[in-house]
Amino acid sequence: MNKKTIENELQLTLETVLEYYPNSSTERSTSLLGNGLINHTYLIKSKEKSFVLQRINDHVFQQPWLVTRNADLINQHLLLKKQQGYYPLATISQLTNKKNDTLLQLDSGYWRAIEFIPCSYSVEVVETPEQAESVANAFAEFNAALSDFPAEQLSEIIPDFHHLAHRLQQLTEAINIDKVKRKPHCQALINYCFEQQEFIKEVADLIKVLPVKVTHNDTKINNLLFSSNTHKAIAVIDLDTCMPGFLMHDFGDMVRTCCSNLPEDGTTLVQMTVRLDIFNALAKGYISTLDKQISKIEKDSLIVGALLIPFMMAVRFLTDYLDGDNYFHIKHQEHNLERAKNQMQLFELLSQQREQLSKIVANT
Ligand code: GN1
Ligand code: MG
Repeated sequence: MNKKTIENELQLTLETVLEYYPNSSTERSTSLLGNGLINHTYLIKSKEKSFVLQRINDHVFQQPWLVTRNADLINQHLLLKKQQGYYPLATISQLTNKKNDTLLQLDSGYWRAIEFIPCSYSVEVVETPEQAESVANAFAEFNAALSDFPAEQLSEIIPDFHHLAHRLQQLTEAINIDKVKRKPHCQALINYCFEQQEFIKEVADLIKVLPVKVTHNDTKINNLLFSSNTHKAIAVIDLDTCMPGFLMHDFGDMVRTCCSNLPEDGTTLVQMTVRLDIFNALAKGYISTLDKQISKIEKDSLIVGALLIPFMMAVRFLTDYLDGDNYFHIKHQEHNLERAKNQMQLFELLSQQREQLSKIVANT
């Protein structure tokens, strides 16, 4: 199929989906939105109402109705906190369709619509420490507002999502099956992963004693909206993986996506550096906002989270590479391997600077 035919087909699919949403005039434009690696996201613009339309990836989210249900529950909670004056950010609701539901199942897949926040933008690479501090403030506000959320109401959308031993088990299986015969291309990286036994053990011991919280689990920089006027973070988006977890996971994903000077698929690895001023700002923004809601053991765990999330992402990208790219969207054949190498390099750099980074956290 050529590009034009694909575009026409997509347009027709979107038209069918839009019939289920009220007030979406025929004079509208549709465009791709964001850089998510899982779902397909579109911006639907019309004079009366603009909104975000998303096709939920049901290979990754095998029970999409739980994804929209979780998001509704979290939004209700955040809205209540906001009304009580305890949540300063905007909440972004899912829209109800003509079937009176927030999830729509059609032959073309599972769809949902989400409010669009005007005068906002998202960021792929943090530019200043002020911006990083605002990122950390926002995700900490989110964590704080959910601290009294009844976690048992949430479905565990992807079980063991951030469980390192489980991710290493998946890697081992992918290596053993070697479905697309790529093992020889990445043997050195595979070896490096399994050489990190000391760190793997440290994580396994730590998770036995850390308190479980409701966390976002995808706190990468592009899951925030910034105000076009104040340039501060104004809303947390993408609640897909909001589940019970540890604060160190949410801090770690911020470090992963803010502190590297390269994007997660950048290939000029010799140029990669950890930006200490950005790390400093993240630690300050996160710990000061959580204040009494972060315990000593959780504060001490942040440095482990900062190493853990890049390491785990390297493992996940490598697993998908060996598995023939079934999970993350890719733009070319080697994309997942490039991402895996990038994330492992970040883990390596963070490990080398661990002492210095720990001191920053301890002194915050
Ligand atoms: C995926 O699609 P997106 O960008 O929201 C992934 C995250 C990864 C991220 C890496 C459900 O998130 O865990 O950190 O890619 N989401 C899922 O960029 O696996
Ligand atoms: Mg996501």
